[in-house]
Amino acid sequence: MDMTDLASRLASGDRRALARAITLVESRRADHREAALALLADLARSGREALRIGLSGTPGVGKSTFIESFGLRLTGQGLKVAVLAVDPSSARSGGSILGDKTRMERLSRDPQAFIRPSPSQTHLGGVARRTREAVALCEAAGFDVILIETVGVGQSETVVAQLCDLFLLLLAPAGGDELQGVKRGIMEMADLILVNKADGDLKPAALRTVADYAGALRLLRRRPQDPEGFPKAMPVSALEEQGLADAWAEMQALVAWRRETGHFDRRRAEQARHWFEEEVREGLLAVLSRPGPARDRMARLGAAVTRGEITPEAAAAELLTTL
Ligand SMILES: Nc1nc2c(ncn2[C@@H]2O[C@H](COP(=O)(O)OP(=O)(O)OP(=O)(O)O)[C@@H](O)[C@H]2O)c(=O)[nH]1
Ligand SMILES: [Mg+2]
Repeated sequence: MDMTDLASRLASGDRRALARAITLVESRRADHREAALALLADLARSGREALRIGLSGTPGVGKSTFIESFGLRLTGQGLKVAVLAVDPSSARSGGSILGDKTRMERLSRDPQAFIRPSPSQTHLGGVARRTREAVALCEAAGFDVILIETVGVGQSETVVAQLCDLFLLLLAPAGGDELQGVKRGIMEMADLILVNKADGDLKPAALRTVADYAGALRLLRRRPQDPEGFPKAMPVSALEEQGLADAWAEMQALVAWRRETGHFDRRRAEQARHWFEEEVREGLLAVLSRPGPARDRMARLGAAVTRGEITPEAAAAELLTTL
């Protein structure tokens, strides 16, 4: 594979080159990894920046439908839109974004859009790294907006929040007056709560749910990265394409404020540090688990601990000083 050629085709916005580059960063082969790191370092100089939007919501809430209508609205304005997913495959009951391409039929045919299915990795750390690198590749390819989708289960929201500039939480209209068991931690990450399916018979329930969440959001501690009035809850209908323009306007207002006040860049800088530390942690674990001197030493020290020749603490300290 000619890396210089791949890099220049990618930089010119070639979607096939982008897809190949993502396949390269997903590969676990050592030589591919080396090429991927060189490619990423090369493309980092492009200085291009997309707006990264995270989107989370439980199965069936309407994420795919939302991405399709919202994405088409953005491409209609001349913006280039990339869609990525963060999903530990175990969290999926079959439908990956790939199967979703049929649900996002119009968007996947749009030359201004790029949709990439989630890789089949069970390890969230691996998916996170691949998505982070895919984001960088999409930026270098000149995409304006990157939508990063995740199913609202477990830790994947935290991963997405560390990858995006804005985090959207998609909810369904609730039946009663109770909040739908949305964990406080997830609510605290949200910049906008969008109550979807605010159409037809569901509209009154959707509006009540918006009011409930607006109230709940007011009770949260004010975050320094928010202007007055944020985070916000609002109704949308992905199906009938209602409220999407308002939601986009709110996103743009929030981003403009964060750029002016320096919060935008600060968040990215903090995210970069977070990912550096994660990489180091993962790298250390990898050193201990793959065949080599560190794993041998761990085995020898483990045996000595078993025989009672050394305390667990002393053995661990000894091992760590050699790493
Ligand atoms: N009434 C109404 N139905 C909607 C709306 N958005 C999505 N739906 C319906 O809800 C169902 C699920 O929508 P999807 O977009 O597939 O939901 P999802 O969140 O992507 O689901 P998973 O991919 O399984 O996590 C489909 O039958 C949609 O037609 C909406 O705005 N209004
Ligand atoms: Mg979906």
